[in-house]
Amino acid sequence: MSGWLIAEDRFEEQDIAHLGNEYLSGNGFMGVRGTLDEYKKEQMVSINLAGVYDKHEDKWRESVNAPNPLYTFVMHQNEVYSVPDKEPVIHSQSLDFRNAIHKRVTTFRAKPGNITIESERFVSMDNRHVIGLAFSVRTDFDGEITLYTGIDSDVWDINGPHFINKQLYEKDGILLASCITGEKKINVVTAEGVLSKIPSDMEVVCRDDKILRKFSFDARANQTYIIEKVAFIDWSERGVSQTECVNKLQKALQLGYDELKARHIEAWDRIWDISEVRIDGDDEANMALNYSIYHLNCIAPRFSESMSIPARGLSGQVYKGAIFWDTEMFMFDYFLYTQPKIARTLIKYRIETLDGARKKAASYGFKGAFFAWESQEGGIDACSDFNVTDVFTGRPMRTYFKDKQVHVTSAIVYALKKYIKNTKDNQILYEGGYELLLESALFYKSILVRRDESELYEIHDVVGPDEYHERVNNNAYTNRMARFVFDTAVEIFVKLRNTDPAEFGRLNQRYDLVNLIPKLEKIKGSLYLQKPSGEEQIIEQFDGYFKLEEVDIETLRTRLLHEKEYWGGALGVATHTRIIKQADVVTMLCMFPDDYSAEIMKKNWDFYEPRTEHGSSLSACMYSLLACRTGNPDAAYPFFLTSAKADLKKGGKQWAGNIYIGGTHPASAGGAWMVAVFGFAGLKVKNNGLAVEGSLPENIKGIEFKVIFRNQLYLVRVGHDKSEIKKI
Ligand code: IFM
Repeated sequence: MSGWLIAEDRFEEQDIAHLGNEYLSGNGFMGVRGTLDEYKKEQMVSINLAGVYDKHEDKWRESVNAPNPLYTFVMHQNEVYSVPDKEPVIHSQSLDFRNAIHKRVTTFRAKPGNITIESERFVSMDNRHVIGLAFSVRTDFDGEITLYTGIDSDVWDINGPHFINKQLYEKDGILLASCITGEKKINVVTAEGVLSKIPSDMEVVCRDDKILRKFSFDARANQTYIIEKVAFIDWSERGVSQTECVNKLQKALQLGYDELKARHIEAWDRIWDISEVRIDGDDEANMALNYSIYHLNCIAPRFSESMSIPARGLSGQVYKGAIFWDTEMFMFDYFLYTQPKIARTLIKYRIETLDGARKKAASYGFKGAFFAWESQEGGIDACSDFNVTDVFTGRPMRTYFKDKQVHVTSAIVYALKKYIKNTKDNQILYEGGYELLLESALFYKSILVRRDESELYEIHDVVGPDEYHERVNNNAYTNRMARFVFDTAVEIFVKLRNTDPAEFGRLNQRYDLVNLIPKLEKIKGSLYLQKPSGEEQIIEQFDGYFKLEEVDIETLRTRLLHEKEYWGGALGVATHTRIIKQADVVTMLCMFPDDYSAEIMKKNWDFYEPRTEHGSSLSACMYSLLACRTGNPDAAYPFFLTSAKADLKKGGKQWAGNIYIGGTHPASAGGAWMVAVFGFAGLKVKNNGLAVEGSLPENIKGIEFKVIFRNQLYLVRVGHDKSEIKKI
């Protein structure tokens, strides 16, 4: 791994799942896992489509994978030369993430000599429907080779099968797989065409849900035989015109592989021009951060006006392809500061799911908008009441992520507020932003409780970011974020009353703003917030947290009876202890850096860090950010690297109970960017402009990046002695 290249130099079967994530390509319309050409569903091949979901029978609703147009393998004397079935003698796989080009080279030993296959592919950033593949075969002997390439519609599904109807056929030299999903009858079409440089007749064969071209030819020793393929993928609820697909694909084929690739690279150049971060003095950090930025761009919904990003990006169906608070709290800032149009698209998605959020709130007897914990199209909450399976009994366990993680709504308001502040695009408020804000405030208002004879409002029975402790009262993070929602609603609607009485009047008719604002004013001042207490000045994570058992993580680990058992819930090992899953109070302190002194923040960091399992990839970046804010960038650094390298590191958390949760970690990627920019460089909005207050670790000499603020591009340079922000 160096510069802009990550690479493997050997084949290890146990790495297949991880490499699918690490070597992912994508353009926001689809994510293509970093699998090899000959892989099938067993090796978790996935062309994961953004925004397409399906429910099969009573299984979990999840995102849909398109038929795979990259499927290719070679044979010699009736033997298939493919990994993982055949051990290669030489193998490499690489990803040039500057240009988003994936490559592999593999040599197999056949009886008469060596067969080498080589491929290169890209998921076009220029044309969201297009994938390009160049595949070649070379032997060091004269002999017959058969090359199969085409579409595999037998796709990998976790909760499938999702296609109830498949048609595989050839039309005007193009292979097509047209499939229909079971639930909403969405038509997903994969079309594939080739520019063959192989001297052979081609035959089309259809078997095992695959439609393939078969090239049989006499290979001459040391001659390279190449085919270039272009695939076109589309979907629609109304049905995709297959003629149109064929025409568009033929146009792409006319442009040729090299031209399509050149346009793809130019599109990435434009992204890097604003997105690249330069970390001087630390190549590892520099590379890992830009690799994270690569991933964020592979999954950014740049082709849509209203769309969001799933918690595992477009790396497959893990977490049902659903959108979590991860997007607003961890990924949003990167887009806000580099591609604000995408930040807008993310907010618009939430506005469009407002109806779903209203229904969810009503279903629990609350008012306003309770956004989905695992959001799919239209705000459908894909989260099951039984999200974890008990590894001991195989029984589904009741979990409360969906019903009790009420903080999700506040994350959306937090992002909306930042979006308006940074872009001054008030128009979004008129496109549903006002309603979103109001309904969010109404939701929190409706969940407040007040004890007899108390002046204070409390929030009971919630799950905070630390999911191991369920159904707690007055979670510090949740209450503070609810307070933020009330503050924001009051600020914005008091202002609106003066700036746009007509709009205020319109909203007043529906929401009785005139009476609501004073009520919100009163509530916000009376909402109970956990405060630093005792000599140590620690903020209690929730009522009663300090009464829990004090134990260290290693001791807790020795109590595990099964490597995959769930630490939280009713019987989890962490439940009755102070061990937490992920940053909770620390996340709160990161979001509200002006609430407490650096000294108090540091005390809380010191208290909570040893008690945090970091069982979620969302945790490290928050610890890192807070360490920078308390003047401890060297303590921040390892957490930063953990975050930036979340998808580079083999292993990682793959299971929650018996549920597979592997995949890419875009929240970590976004969190790493936040640490670099808001932590190390200390970028902040101050007096209506940008300011920096560097907090660089010793090994980093300087950091340089560009940001957009209120439509103006800035170059930011931060060093140990000197910093500058200049308009460019
Ligand atoms: O949103 C997170 C949650 O905070 C911890 N579990 C995984 C989710 C998706 O990343």
